[in-house]
Amino acid sequence: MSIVRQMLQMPSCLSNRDLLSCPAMQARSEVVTVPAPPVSDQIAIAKIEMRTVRLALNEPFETSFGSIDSRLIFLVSVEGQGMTGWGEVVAAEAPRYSYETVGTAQHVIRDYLAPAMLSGPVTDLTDLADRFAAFRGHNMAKAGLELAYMELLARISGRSLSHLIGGVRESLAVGVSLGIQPSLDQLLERVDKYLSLGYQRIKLKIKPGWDIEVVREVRRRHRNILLSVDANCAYSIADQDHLRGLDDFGLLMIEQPLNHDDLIDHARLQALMTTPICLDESITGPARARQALDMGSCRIVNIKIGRVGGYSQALAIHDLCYLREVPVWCGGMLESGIGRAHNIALASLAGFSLPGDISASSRYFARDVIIPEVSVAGDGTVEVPQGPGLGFEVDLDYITAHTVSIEQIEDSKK
Ligand code: OSB
Ligand code: MG
Repeated sequence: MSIVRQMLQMPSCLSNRDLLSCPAMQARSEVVTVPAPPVSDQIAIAKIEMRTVRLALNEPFETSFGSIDSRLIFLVSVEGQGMTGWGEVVAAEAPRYSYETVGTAQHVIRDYLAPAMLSGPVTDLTDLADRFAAFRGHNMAKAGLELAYMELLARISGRSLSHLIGGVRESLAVGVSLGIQPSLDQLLERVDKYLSLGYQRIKLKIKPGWDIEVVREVRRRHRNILLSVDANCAYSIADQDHLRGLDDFGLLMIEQPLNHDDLIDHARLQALMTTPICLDESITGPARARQALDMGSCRIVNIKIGRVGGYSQALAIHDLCYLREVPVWCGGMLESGIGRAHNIALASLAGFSLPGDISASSRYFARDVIIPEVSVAGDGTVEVPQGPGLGFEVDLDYITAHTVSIEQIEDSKK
């Protein structure tokens, strides 16, 4: 184990992972050749800042649980050793996708997670995750702080986030998630637009009344594209015959057809369908991922770093799926560039073999909070930045101009 870690210059933050037994890590060890500077073992966090920033969406985004036309972006930054690391809490304003909201995450960070993080120097990612594990749930709040910590660690060690976590890809295949549209014509026009921009996979949001006929029409016009659908929990097992109708369209996957906490009915449905089920909302951590795979509830896993509680959990789910040869891909939460940059780092791991919901900044916002913004090349790929930390500059002037609230938390004992 120590030899592998030496070769990789693995930070001790990853020391609890079973490196030698994980093929993903062996694959990584072949490509990492440049020794990185040693990482200090202890980082005392001096200050945590929570900020909300309202960004208008270029177009409304509608799913089976509702429509939004702006995003209240929740940014967190942490300071240590004179440097700053940035993260994003991906919770929405209303508890629809998950029970967390911007408000609950502010409360949980302010009153529980930040004091735990400030209570003593952080030794590694495992140390931080262990402190957070004392509090139940609130994964998006935990993830925001883990993200900021990992960016700080990457900046201090002068490495990219991708390098820090053992990423192997220098560019990523990406797809786009298209919300429910006012009309089929508008959807078809959107599909054409994103295909012409190069996106390698189209995902259609579906709900009862906006499903079979819509998918049939898109498939009729585009016979060979990678096409998937995402129901965001809009169906029940009683709809099984209807859902089986989706098997006719050669879909890459059907994402989260049934209830968020129901692995049992998903297993029943998967046994009846040829289309692979991919779970999003249901996979709240490594244990749930293992149970879902053991039960046959899905054949593909969507990993969202916020939903699962940060890098510590996302890396564990990645490794589990890699060992079991289950494809994973990186989901999105309409993040700002800061969250998106973390998603890019995560998706550079070996197991992320399917295109992620990592679209260009311009797909969401008129202007992003990072420089340069995320862009998608004509071949539907995004470059993994190699610079230190996020690999993007945080545009503090633009963030400040759109800041709605700001709160700083320091160790009260200091
Ligand atoms: O279910 O994947 C989802 C956005 C917000 C909440 C849930 C989901 C989504 C998306 C958009 O599908 C993904 C993105 O482009 O960021
Ligand atoms: Mg989804």
